[in-house]
Amino acid sequence: MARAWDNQRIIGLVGPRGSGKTTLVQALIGSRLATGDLVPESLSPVVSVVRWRDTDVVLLDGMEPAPLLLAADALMFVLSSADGVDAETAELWHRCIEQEIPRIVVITELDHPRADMDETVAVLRRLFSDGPELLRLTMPVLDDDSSLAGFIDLGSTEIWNWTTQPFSRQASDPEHIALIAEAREELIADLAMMSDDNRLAESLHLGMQPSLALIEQAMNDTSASGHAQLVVGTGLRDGATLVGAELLLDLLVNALPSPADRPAPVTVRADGTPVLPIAPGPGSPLLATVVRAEPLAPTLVRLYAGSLQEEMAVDCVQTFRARALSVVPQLAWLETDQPLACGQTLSSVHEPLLIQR
Ligand SMILES: Nc1nc2c(ncn2[C@@H]2O[C@H](COP(=O)(O)OP(=O)(O)O)[C@@H](O)[C@H]2O)c(=O)[nH]1
Ligand SMILES: [Mg+2]
Repeated sequence: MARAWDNQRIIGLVGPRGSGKTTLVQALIGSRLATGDLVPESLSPVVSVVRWRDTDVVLLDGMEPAPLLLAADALMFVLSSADGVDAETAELWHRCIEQEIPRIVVITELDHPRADMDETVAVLRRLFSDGPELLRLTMPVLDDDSSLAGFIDLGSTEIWNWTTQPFSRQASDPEHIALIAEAREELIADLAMMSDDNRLAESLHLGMQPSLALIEQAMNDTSASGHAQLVVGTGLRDGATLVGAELLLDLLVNALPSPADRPAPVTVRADGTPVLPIAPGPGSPLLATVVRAEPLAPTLVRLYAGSLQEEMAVDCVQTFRARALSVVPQLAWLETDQPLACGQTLSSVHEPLLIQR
């Protein structure tokens, strides 16, 4: 049975070479919930899937920005605390601002002795925004020997601890609460400013402490709509455990949009006449685009609506036959009887459509 269209996240990883993207993907697909809810599946070096809290999280690594933006509903900017941000990454960020593409920021290598998350967040704020859009959510916790032990979630004030196997969560003690008080106040104030929901701003205005449910709701909505971006940290422990992985997976599921939230691209018919907006989901006519095409290799396609068929139309003009291996309902590898090219539109032969770019 096909899973519902909101039980997936399709996320593209971007960032400078060596920032830790592939390491992060490997750690995320190896993550284990205490309940054992896990179906890791590595279908190719480009596409990986992990099932997390009943959601299939697809991670796209190593794709060029243009096809990645067609394929993914949200981007994960992976930036090392030890290196700077390159021009290409900064340019992509600014393009995402214009298009309000939902993003999350992961700061890696916080295990480094000289790593300073406060400083990295400050640098990113100068580079990436002129407002309160970057919402810093976590603060590193170190062991007695200064190795990275976990993170405090500034929203919930919970400590996520990777010194245990599996990772564990515990309440902060008063000493930790005092340590994070200022950063937490800043997070909530920025969130109140960015959120469409006035309740958070109202409770601050009245001098009341907003409930955790209200904070989390505002955070998830503001992030998933692309209005603000959560910033979290990761790092290695004993060279192997990725501290922060499971916390990040929770955010990918809770605070980034699903394919059902993405409006299908504007399309026309073969004769150029416009088509009414197509609702995302399996009940609509097929609308898909080629996001990766290489000679002698399967072709990766992204569906915005409908489902794949054995015979399909490409760019309204030709038909072709395909065998599909679906990753999730919205993303599939095709073996085709003729070569396809990146950016082409796939649709039903009965209702040929062309995406307008
Ligand atoms: N110490 C440390 N090393 C890391 C971390 N993340 C990645 N690395 C190392 O950095 C190098 C580049 O990482 P990689 O994931 O291949 O970067 P990519 O080019 O962004 O895919 C590898 O040697 C990783 O082991 C981290 O959080 N801490
Ligand atoms: Mg890589």
